[in-house]
Amino acid sequence: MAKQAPRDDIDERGVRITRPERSAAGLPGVTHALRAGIDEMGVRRTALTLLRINQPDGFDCPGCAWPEPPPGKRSHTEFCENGAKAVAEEATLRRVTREFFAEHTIDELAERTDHWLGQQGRLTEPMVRRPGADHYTPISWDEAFALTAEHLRAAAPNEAAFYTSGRTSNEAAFLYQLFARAYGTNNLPDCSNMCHESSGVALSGTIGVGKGSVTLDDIHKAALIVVVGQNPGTNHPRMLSALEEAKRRGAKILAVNPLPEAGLIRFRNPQKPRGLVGQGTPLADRYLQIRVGGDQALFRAIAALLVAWGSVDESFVDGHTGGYEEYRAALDSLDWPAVAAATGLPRGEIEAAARMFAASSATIVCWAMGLTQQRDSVATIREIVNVQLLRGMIGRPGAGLCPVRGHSNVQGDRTMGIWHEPPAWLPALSERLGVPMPAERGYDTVEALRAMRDGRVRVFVGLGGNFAAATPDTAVAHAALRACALTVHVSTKLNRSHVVPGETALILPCLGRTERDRQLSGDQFVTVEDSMSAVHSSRGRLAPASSSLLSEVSIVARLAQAVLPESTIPWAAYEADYRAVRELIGAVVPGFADFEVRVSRPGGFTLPHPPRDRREFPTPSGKALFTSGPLAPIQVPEGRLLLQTVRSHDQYNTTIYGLDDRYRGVHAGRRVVFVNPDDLAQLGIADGALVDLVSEWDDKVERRAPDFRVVSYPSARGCAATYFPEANVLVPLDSTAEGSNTPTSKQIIVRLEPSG
Ligand SMILES: Nc1nc2c(c(=O)[nH]1)N[C@H]1C(S)=C(S)[C@@H](COP(=O)(O)OP(=O)(O)OC[C@H]3O[C@@H](n4cnc5c(=O)[nH]c(N)nc54)[C@H](O)[C@@H]3O)O[C@H]1N2
Ligand SMILES: Nc1nc2c(c(=O)[nH]1)N[C@H]1C(S)=C(S)[C@@H](COP(=O)(O)OP(=O)(O)OC[C@H]3O[C@@H](n4cnc5c(=O)[nH]c(N)nc54)[C@H](O)[C@@H]3O)O[C@H]1N2
Ligand SMILES: [Mo]
Repeated sequence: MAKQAPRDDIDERGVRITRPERSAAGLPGVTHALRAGIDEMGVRRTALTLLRINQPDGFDCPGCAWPEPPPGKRSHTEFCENGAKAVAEEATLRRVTREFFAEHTIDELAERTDHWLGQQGRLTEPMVRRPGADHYTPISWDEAFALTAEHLRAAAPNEAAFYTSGRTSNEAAFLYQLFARAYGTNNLPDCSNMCHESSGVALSGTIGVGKGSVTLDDIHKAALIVVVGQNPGTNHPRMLSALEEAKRRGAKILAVNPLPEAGLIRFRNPQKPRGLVGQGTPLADRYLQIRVGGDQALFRAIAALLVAWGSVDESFVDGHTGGYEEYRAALDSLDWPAVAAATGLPRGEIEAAARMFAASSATIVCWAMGLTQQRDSVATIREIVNVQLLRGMIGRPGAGLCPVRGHSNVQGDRTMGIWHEPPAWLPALSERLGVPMPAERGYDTVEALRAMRDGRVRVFVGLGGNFAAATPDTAVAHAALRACALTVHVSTKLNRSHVVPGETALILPCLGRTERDRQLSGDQFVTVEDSMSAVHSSRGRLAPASSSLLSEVSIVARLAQAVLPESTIPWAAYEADYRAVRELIGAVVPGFADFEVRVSRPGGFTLPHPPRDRREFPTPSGKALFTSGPLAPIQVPEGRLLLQTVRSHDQYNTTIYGLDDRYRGVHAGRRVVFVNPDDLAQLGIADGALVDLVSEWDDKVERRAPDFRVVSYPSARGCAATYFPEANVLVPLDSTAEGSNTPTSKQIIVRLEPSG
């Protein structure tokens, strides 16, 4: 592979390193939020948009899926620094026009960084790249739909893939899956495949529902909150307010993370006067700096101790669970030296953590990407389920399982049928509309990439997201997109996926969350589902970034009409009035009866969750299941490190807001790799040295990320960290989690070579 980093990403010379911070948010958070807003939107627009975030009559923050408190209890500023950045990124006053595309060839744009591409502003009109052309040129909407229809009709249904990113509303997502399935395929890969798929697989196989079992109220009432593999200070900042509230009521917090993340150590609440000054609240009562991939062993060890101490909720185990005997046998044969090797933690620390579980009357375990993107992710999350079952911590106030979702509607999209498997309600939908629907499983993200690479998928359609940059094995991902006859991206902002075009490529610009959506029947709202199964409306108020934009619902409905001209599905009626879409959803998706009425109430409604609501487990046996896979953590060869890829404080996935990672002390650069000082000494590499990261995988293909500056950092021994998407070149396509097929972007074996 060419050893060349994109032009203005070679910033490691300018990068400045300072001491990592020991607390998160507070006054710097507020000023950073306002500055980000004013830079992009100006003062008036900043005030107008930021005050509407997450209000009952406003729009849902596109930042993350953390829930809002009930309407009466919301603060007037129910947003955080990073939510403000997400809004500013969308509500920016900068525009990408046809003149911009005339000025820059696609190859020239491909040389630019993700940061630069995003900085150019909002997309304003549909653009096409014709076969062989080196520029994008304008195209009318009708022509764009006709062109897509021509390609989709020429292909067999399974030769197309329909990707979705988790910002898409319920209404757009439901129509999109309906369109893909009416066209004839379940090829519906989505960002969830790279995100919480492992959680969904682990939970549905054990408690019978693939979603978390707690509400925000439970968080406030918990006696112990365990935060594993998650960096809420950056990625779910509003969660810190909930943790602070829980602490105020006496809860303890246990953090499990290879990195000492500032937001878990101490919090200064920017929404309370005393949070702006002063020291703030210490958060974690205990911090386990675990090795990457050590959590399965940790939770098995905690369970073994709880059983040895007799801290088991016998009546829950007897009444509601299955598989306990086999699981007990696995605990009895626990190999403590193997636990020490996997976790890197002394037994005393594990015992102290287990005592916190034993002492707690109501425990919640929260987790995110630190657990889901590794080979043994599903088994690890199941180990957490085991511990919660042992203590009877499901379906009890203040207790439960809490996978903290990423994209603001990623959970809702799955509820709406964005899934490579046919949802259980598909036959009902098919019958109601009198349209046949495919029953065979489709491609997930990794399978779609392989199929595109090998020419089995010829047309790629992306509803949001940035497939080229978010996916693993960048060289393969780019080749896969380029191999398509047609790529179509429905987007708000310019990104990497647009500059890695198929033979023909379309950019279809759409409205964002913050913008007014007017259709034939009048102004529309859309709905979303948060991480805790609460469904509510979202209504944008800003004037659209350009008069040529269409809503995602319009784009899907018009595309469907162009591709399926004979279709008896009333696409035009859905587009004209989103209530018609909600009526259809209410008729087929469980939990959505009376959708329109219930979602129109302030704060919306919460979907049923039998384990949470009634301790009912919709598994085949009707019981929650203990499970026990083998404990065989990945062995890292001598002289190699286990590399994880994380988000900086200045990015939203592949959208790079800026080049600082304030809490970790990184300024004006992103090509850095954090390594433990003892590992550096052992490897004979100096702090500040320039290295290439080279990943090692069975296929012996060289995957190299050049020119990273080494930062000596207190990560767990043997574990390094760097940022994605820059590091995605290192993640082998075939290295995925067992059971969920999620790329192992938190677990890459690498060696560091001096840059030449
Ligand atoms: N501002 C902002 N907000 C976001 C996003 C964003 O990019 N920017 N992205 C959104 C999305 S889509 C998602 S999915 C979420 C992601 O939210 P997070 O999961 O918080 O995101 P990451 O930055 O990937 O952080 C992973 C954390 O897991 C830790 N970790 C890594 N490996 C292990 C391990 O083996 N064991 C344990 N115990 N910990 C480990 C890392 O040190 C890090 O603290 O955030 C959402 N919110
Ligand atoms: N190495 C590594 N790779 C990872 C991860 C990791 O931790 N490490 N995390 C994974 C995770 S958790 C996720 S969720 C994926 C994210 O994968 P994606 O969801 O595909 O990527 P995003 O960066 O969130 O997508 C950003 C783009 O979405 C478009 N967009 C923004 N708002 C809207 C909108 O309202 N409508 C439409 N149509 N488009 C919009 C913009 O054009 C923007 O450029 O990445 C995954 N990749
Ligand atoms: Mo995610």
